[in-house]
Amino acid sequence: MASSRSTVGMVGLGYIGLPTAAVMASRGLHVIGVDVNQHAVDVINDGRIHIVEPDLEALVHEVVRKGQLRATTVPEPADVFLIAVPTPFKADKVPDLSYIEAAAKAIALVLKKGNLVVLESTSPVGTTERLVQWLAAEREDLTFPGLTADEPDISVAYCPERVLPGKVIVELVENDRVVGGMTPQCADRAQRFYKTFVKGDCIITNARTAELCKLTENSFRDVNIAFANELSLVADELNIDVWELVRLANRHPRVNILQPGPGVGGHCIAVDPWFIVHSAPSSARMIKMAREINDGKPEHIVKKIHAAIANIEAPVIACLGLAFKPDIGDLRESPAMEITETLARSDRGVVLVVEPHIEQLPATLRDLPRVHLTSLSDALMRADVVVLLVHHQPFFAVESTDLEGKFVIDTRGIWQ
Ligand code: SAJ
Repeated sequence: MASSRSTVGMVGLGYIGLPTAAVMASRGLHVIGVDVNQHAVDVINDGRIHIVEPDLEALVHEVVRKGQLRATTVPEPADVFLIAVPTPFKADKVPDLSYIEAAAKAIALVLKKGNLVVLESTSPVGTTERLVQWLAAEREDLTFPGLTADEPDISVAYCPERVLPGKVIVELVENDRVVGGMTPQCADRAQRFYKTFVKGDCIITNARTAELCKLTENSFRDVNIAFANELSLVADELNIDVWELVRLANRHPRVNILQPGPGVGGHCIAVDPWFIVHSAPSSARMIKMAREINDGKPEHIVKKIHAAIANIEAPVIACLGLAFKPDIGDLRESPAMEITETLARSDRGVVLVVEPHIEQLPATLRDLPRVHLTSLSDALMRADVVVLLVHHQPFFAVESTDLEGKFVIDTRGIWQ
């Protein structure tokens, strides 16, 4: 049974693993963070962070100072192991499980009877079963659930993270968790462990259902955003204001349309639905189409911008926002980045970027000529075309007089 004296090996110290490690450590658990990235390990041991997440640095600083969290590149013996490593996809949207396999092989060496291993990485259905096989292949001296009729030496479960970037520290504690065991006993054990630091309900199921549950949550959001984005295409074609349309339709008591935008970014919603499509290609038709609609949105915006500058000799285009969503500096899989980069590469005029959350342009933009990071006021003064890509707080303060005489493309509908 997990107690505040338990030692947890947190494998993967990225966007999920590091906040989880810090929150567990702040609740009294002893946490050994493991990551293959020596730089990340050094930064964390210095009480700092290598990722962007509000309130995380202060928490990491405190738990490292108190000795509750320490990072290393090599796994050490522990009572519980959590795995939160990336699960990207390869070419043709095939899930890449190599990071989970490598993590399994690394912790297998230090596993001992009575350990609990929980996979948190977003994963295709059946991955927890594969995790058991990878562990068992390394440790013939131990028994594993699903492979033995008796009480296994090791418990294995799947418990997906569900936290919203930007609100991770709060959501890690407050959100309900779905805990899928390889067996009911494994689920029980994992549930007791999560209860030591989660305030939300920890609901038990089997591993396969928990795996699909995580994918379902993000696919639900993707499909709903795709509906909004498809409406924006229809509205553009019919010369109707999509924002007014959505506002009016949402006055119906049972209609709740999400917001159209320049596309769907981040490391989760734009990726996870493909895991369902890969597992059940002939059934997951709407999920696949939603991905295609959302992935097609940046190109649609670029076409609109090109149409706007068609008759301007040396156009100056202001791109407001680069992040994948408002009020954070996370540029991962950002449609705003894709649009800005395409514009910059098309070599049609000067591109002024306004992104209050970064200090310098990312490498992909930095080396392109005629792309500059600048202030909001400078961009508004110089631009012929203003493209609002991310609804960061400071952009709400832009007055209609600031936009007078300019061509405005507001992809988030904040300047209505
Ligand atoms: N977006 C729209 N219109 C909307 C809402 C969002 O275009 O109405 C866009 C955003 O601009 C952004 C993208 O969708 O580009 C995703 O943003 P998000 O805030 O919806 O979600 P993420 O990717 O930050 O976090 C999601 C969350 N999942 C759900 O809300 C179902 C989070 O709870 C998950 O833990 C996270 O994915 C994850 O790690 O899987």
